[in-house]
Amino acid sequence: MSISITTPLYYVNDKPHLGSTYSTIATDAYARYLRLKGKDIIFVTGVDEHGQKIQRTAALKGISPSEHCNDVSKKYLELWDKWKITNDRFIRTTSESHKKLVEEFFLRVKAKGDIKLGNQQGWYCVGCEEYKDVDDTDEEPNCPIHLNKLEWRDEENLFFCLSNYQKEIETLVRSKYFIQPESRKNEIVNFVSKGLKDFSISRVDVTWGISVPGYQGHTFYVWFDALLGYLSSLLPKEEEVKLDNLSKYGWPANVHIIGKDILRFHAIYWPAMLMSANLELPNKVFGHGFLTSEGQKMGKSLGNIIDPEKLLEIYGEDAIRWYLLSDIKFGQDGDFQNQRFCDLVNSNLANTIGNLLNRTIAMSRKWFNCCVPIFTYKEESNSLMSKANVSIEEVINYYDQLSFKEACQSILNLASSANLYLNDKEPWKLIKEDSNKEKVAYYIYNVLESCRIVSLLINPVVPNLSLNMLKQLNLESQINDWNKYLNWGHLNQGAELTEPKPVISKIE
Ligand code: ME8
Repeated sequence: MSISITTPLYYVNDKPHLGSTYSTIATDAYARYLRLKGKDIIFVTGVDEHGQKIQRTAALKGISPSEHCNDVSKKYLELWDKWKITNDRFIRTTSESHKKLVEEFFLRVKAKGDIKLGNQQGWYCVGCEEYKDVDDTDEEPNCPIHLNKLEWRDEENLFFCLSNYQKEIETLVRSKYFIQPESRKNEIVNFVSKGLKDFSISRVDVTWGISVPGYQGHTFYVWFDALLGYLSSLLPKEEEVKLDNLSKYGWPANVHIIGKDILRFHAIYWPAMLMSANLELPNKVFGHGFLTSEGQKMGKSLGNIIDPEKLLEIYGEDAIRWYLLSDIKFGQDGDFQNQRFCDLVNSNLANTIGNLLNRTIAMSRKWFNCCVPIFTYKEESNSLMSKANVSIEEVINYYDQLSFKEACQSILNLASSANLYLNDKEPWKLIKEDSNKEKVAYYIYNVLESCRIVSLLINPVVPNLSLNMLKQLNLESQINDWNKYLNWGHLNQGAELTEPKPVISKIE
């Protein structure tokens, strides 16, 4: 049975930025890991194309919303392709099949008695597409996220009766694993314990949206529509919408990976909508932190938005993937610093890992006839083998918890141990005595074998580097049977080693 994992469905108000790239890279690393483990997964990403924000952006450009959506959605597809993102689905919320599912879902929730007509008054942020709780005394409140002026709204809307699910949602958000990381749970638990209010799910002044069946002039609120993209992405296009059949297609999601800004929608509104429709809930919601650039919030007006496409062109995807996943604890906020980025890529990937592999291959080729050494010598305890075994266990455990930084650290520790081992054994001195050749063969084998394990473990985070390393060892095919080869001793003695080339470029 397949399981799905998802990124947010990004607004197409603009092309992808470093923030959306960050969530997508992280989800991609997790997807790659699950596939290596042999899981049958469906990796979903896509775009959220309706709503007032998109309607206004298109109007400002003087083009139709659908033209605008086509342009920006294409950019997303192109960029994810360049980053070698391995998504299985790309959902556009303007697709016909999605529209049918939204209508079907609404009718189900309505039949359950969870929809009512009412009046919505409040301060609205178009950037967030959300009503904001503001201080009553503030006559011209601003959005705390976008810093723009909020707009006053007073209109007839349809409401989803979220308050009917107070008890169930309270139990859910308090449960052990639903909200990850644990540190984000409190904020949601506090919000829920204040009492859930029904939320409006339709708009009367937004034409760029899916029409609500039976309510002329109403279009669905963009969030009600967008969250359902997680379901419509899974249904085969040619099939009629069958909400009861979803488990056949990968629902419930194993995890929704999102930023902390949209945790409330995913941890409260979304599960309540699913409960109302009598559908299964996602297993967990992971709210990661926000990136800043050199200590400042990224924003157009600040002129410090990092263009991921440019980064990719200059540095290649592995360097940026490594930096974002190994240096920022997944779940906490992080800062993009150019100097630190260059330093880490050079020291971790080029030196500690790449250089270790290449200099050991060079020694092996020189002293052992261009091959992996053959030996019968053994020492009682093999410290590198023990370190590799610990690392394998740790890294799997960390990947399972989406603790990418800790996984990378453990891999790096193994590579550093192998460097220390070489420096400690000094094979270049030992080899001068013929009688030491067996010993040297054993040491070199241990280091090469550690490199092989590093190359398998690191694959979800830096797939190119991993494959380059395996190619250098003539073991590329091992990636197709990761579980089998992920233990000590699968480097064949006597196997040929080709001349080493750099496995990752250094950043000048
Ligand atoms: O909210 N740092 O779309 P969106 C890290 N359409 N991640 C960031 C970030 C930053 N500075 N800025 C954005 C929406 N993100 C809705 C989602 S889902 C059914 C609908 C990432 O384009 C982060 O994942 O505004 C955040 O949650 C998401 O982009 C918001 O994307």
